[in-house]
Amino acid sequence: MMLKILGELALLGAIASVFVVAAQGRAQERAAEESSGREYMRKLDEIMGNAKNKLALASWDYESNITDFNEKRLLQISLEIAEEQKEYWKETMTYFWHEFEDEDLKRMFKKYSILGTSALPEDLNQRLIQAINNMKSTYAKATICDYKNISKCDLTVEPGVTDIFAKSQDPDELKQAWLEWHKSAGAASKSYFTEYVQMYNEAAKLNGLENVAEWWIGEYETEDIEDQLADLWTQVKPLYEQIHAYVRRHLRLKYGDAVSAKGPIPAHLLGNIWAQTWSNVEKFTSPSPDKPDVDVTAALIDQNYTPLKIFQTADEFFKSLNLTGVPDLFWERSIIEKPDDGRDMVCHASAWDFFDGEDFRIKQCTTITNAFFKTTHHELGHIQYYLQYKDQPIVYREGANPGFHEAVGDVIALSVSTPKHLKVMGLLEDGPEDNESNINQLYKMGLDKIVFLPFAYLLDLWRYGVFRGTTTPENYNCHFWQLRDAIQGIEPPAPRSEDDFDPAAKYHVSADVEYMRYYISYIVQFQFHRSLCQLADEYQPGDSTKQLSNCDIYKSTKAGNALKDMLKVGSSRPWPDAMEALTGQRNMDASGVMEYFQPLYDWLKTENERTGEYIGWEPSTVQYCTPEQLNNLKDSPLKSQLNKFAN
Ligand code: X8Z
Ligand code: ZN
Repeated sequence: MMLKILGELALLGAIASVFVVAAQGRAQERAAEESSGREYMRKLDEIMGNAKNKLALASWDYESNITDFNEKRLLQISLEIAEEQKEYWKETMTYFWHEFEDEDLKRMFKKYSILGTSALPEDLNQRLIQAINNMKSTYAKATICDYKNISKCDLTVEPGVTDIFAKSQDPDELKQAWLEWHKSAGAASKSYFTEYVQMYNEAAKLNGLENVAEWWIGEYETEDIEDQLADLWTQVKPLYEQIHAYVRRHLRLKYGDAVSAKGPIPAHLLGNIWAQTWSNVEKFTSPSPDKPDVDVTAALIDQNYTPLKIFQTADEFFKSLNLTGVPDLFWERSIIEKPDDGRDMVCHASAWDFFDGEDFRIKQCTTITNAFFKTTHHELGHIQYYLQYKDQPIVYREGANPGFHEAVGDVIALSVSTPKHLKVMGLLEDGPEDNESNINQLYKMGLDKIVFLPFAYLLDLWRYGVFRGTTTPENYNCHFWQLRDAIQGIEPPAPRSEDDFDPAAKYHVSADVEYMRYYISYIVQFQFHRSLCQLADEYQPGDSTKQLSNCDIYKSTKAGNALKDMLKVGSSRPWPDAMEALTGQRNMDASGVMEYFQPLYDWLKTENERTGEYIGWEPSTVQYCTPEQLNNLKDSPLKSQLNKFAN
């Protein structure tokens, strides 16, 4: 018996050692596969860097000079690269990267396992690229006529249309410009957009996703991001409603009954063709108009600022924080003014990484205005990110999430725009820093930052609906205006129909740029600003000499180094890690915005109560959906979404 037991034990031991040997063998195999995966990844990343470089060069050539030749070349290069990516993707997928132990290597494989639009068969990919290029060039070439000189019909969006909205206070002129622009840049693109949605969704499916909305949302690596975005809006909405009510009252005082007391605000009266920021109405809506006006545009012009001087000034601010100045090549290759040779180009400001660690450029049709002063900081923020993560693998040369990329330059601009810093720069005369001036300043910021939030949010809520198929081409414009009415409290200046296609009159819709990034940026930049100000010892809650809204981190290397640490990691870590390193928080959170604007919020509540303003708005009476569309809306998912936001 004993022998038998011993025998069985021996057998078990033998079996166990076979397992151990087998397990050891597998572990060795795995380690070998992982190490060959590492080597493969090194090569793949280098090859993808070259491909991205080639693509960026061809895109730059096209966007800075829209010609048939450049378009064909871009198409050809895009298709070639897509084929190359497809081939490598097949090889990438032969690795069992899910089982790798090295988390970082796994992350790189994971990122490369999403093939993107290159997953499309060549003919469909070609249709997608052409649809996008058609929208881009339609937008870039769109023009309207001068109101007073109707034979002059060459006004493009920058500077022409932008200027009219910045300066004109003639409601008829504004209405005409609004209608013309939406016809020229919007309606003309509807068929391209429909094609784009079809092809793009096809690509999403080939990537194992239901549609492009899931793809865009996935970029944020956050399970419940849509709920979080909605919560953020709930937190900020009361402040927005106060600004909305206050501005509506002043617009009524100026334009009369064209603006209703309880309704949405007509979109053409807010100083911006998209009504996305309202800074241009500040000059006649200021809380304390008798206080000295902070007119940075006038000061820049008076002091002979040129586009180059604006760029140098902004670059200097980054350097003062111990961040990196832009390299010589940047100055050589950037386009910072609209060339005066009659060419068609994409003027919308952009910052470019050519993925070779040397070539970084901005393309911007700068004019001497406060808006461009801020945009220049915004774009240089992108360049700063590129510079900081240039030594990361190619696959990590992105923002921690797209919203982070948009926030960097804006964070800097929050300091630059303070009265404190404008005085340092001689752009603002020394004046009292009393409560009224403080409210004026916060109001000005609110017209830029708070007002933007619902616009940015709804633009992509609309696109999510489109990609998910709940908003079909027959309902594109109706659903768009439903959202603008409900969330932004804006109405079109005249009835709209499905012959119009107003979303495409916004650059990012026509250029296929996801927009939720800006919504996120406008929230997180206040979290970043608060932390940087604390590091710079420039913000002390409760201390009126150290308010968040007058905090200038200029020359604080402590703040700069903390920002640098966050930028350096690119997308190598999930964004909450990056955020935590700078702010100690792992969540997006509206408390930064609300803290910044608290004095304005309190003031507006009192003021609106004093004047008996209606807070919120009733639905617009302008017709933008047919009765049939409205009837169909009852059972649509959009309706429940709208109900959530109803007042
Ligand atoms: O598009 C931009 C930048 C380029 S990333 C100029 N922005 C958004 C817009 O213009 O609509 C910056 C703020 C919002
Ligand atoms: Zn940007």
